Amino acid sequence: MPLMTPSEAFVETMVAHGVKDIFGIMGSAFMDAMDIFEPAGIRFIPVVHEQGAAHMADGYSRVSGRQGVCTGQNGPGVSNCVTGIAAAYWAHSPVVIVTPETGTMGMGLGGFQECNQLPMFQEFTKYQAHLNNRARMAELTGRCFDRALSEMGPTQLNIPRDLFYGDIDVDIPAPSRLDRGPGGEKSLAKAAAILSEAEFPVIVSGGGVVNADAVGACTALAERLGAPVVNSYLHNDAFPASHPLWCGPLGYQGSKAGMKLISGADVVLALGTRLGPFGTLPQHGMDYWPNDARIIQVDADHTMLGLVKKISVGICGDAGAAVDSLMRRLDGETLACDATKEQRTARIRDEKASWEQELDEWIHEKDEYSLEAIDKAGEGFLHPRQVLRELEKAMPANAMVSTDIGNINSVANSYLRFEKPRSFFAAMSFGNCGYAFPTIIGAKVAAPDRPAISYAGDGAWGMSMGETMTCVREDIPVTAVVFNNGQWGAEKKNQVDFYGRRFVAGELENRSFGGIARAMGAEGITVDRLEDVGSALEKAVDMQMNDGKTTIVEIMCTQELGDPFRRDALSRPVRHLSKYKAYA
Ligand SMILES: Cc1ncc(C[n+]2csc(CCOP(=O)(O)OP(=O)(O)O)c2C)c(N)n1
Ligand SMILES: [Mg+2]
Repeated sequence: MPLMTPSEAFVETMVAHGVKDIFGIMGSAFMDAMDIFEPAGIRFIPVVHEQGAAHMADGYSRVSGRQGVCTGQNGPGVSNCVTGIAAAYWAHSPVVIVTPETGTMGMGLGGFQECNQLPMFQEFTKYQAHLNNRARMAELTGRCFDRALSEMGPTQLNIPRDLFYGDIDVDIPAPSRLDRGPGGEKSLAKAAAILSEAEFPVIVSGGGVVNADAVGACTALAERLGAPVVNSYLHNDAFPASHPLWCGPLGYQGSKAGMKLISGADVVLALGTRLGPFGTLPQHGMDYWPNDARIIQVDADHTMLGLVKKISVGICGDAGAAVDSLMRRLDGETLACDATKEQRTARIRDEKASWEQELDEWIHEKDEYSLEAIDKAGEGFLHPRQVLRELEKAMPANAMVSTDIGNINSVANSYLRFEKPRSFFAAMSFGNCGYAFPTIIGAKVAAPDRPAISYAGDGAWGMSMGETMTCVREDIPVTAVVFNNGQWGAEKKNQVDFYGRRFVAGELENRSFGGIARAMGAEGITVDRLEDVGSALEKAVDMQMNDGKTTIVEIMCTQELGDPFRRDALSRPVRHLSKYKAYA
């Protein structure tokens, strides 16, 4: 076995896994390894804040399907990553976080930047390796990279800083790739039987379809059944939007056409989705989930089967392999739904046309608060829905789009359509403001030839805009759209609906985001006329792709607000103490 230092073994194992980019901020704790990144062909991308590095690794892995890597100095550099790793966990992103730790002789003595770094990631990792002996550096590094992909989630490699040094004899382990199968024979046979009896089958295409590269397989099965396909919440890229069977996303601010169609299903094939609780909440006043339908759920993780929704059969398998197996089982069979294919095609077409027309006519929100806000705003402030429609029309082919958490970003769900998987990177179930911008930067590093566009509200933008400096310093051109409505709108909406419009902490007095962008060395465009929205996006994308420039497109919006996030989780306030009586 060749003689190496642990630093060399660490770097060589990453090279064996194809690592080309690592996001982070430098620190003495891992400097011995960082010193040889460049000759190993690894680019270290310094960021502004380590949370950004974790989000970038997430975006990188979501677009490439490979491991994204981030790191930071022990203690604060590492703890700064917690939110980003939590977000990656709920996005099912194979991110490897390398956390150098206090040296073995200092642990427990309360030294500089000393802390126990495993518990803080315990909740948000699929696997944690602690290097207890320098001779195991290659083994545990390799395992973290393998497990991130096999379990589709973050893993942590925790390395006491003194263990980078020394001599070890070691072979670099080859990456291992899981060969995933379609699932069990019995469950597949039962599912095929249920499908062949279905009168009105509907397919839910989720993130597992994207991760399994199974959009083609899903399309073939949908066509065989003539079944409408809805996207699970925030997986709008799990089926091509131009396909006649595509019916749009379920969930918050999703497609009414998709919801109406699934509400009439007698069989639902839930492909690569855990049917998460937030993503199937009632919307647009519709409780659309078909409680009496038979549900077939396919998920690579058996613990997701039947976890949230009652199911008739659960298949633990790869979405693509399971669909291929179902197709073979249905081959040559006459299905109950064959006779009604034409009527169902017509119904799908009509529901979609009526939803598109409703979206075209839904220019602004019409509740009392929004009407007053529109009145107050006057000239120079745009209706978010109209802005989102214009952006949709101007969206370049092959675009990657990330979205943040906020009211306008949520409304955007109705207007984001994709032809290709690995194109949409929303902040998923962890739901942290500040997600979108660093995530799109990471995606751009993995796919520099694709246009990269992030959406964020002005509040979320404030949390993340510092990474504009990363784009400028590191030549990673992206386009950021900022919806400037002068408020933390999504939360303020709860004060409108539940707290008697007692506005506490919801207003944002902003300086010019275009001006701030220019001060950071990027381009800035401020849009206050509807007719300029599309051309501003086109210009920014042109500068991104042809001049290597990052542009912040700030769009001035009214304070009107769409439906709230969590009507389900809020109650009217009750006050018992007399001094708070007015606050009920
Ligand atoms: C890190 C974090 N802090 C707080 C929240 C709670 N929160 C959810 S949406 C929101 C308001 C977002 O405001 P903005 O980004 O301006 O978008 P808008 O709702 O105005 O469109 C807040 C504070 C959160 N989701 N994440
Ligand atoms: Mg806002």
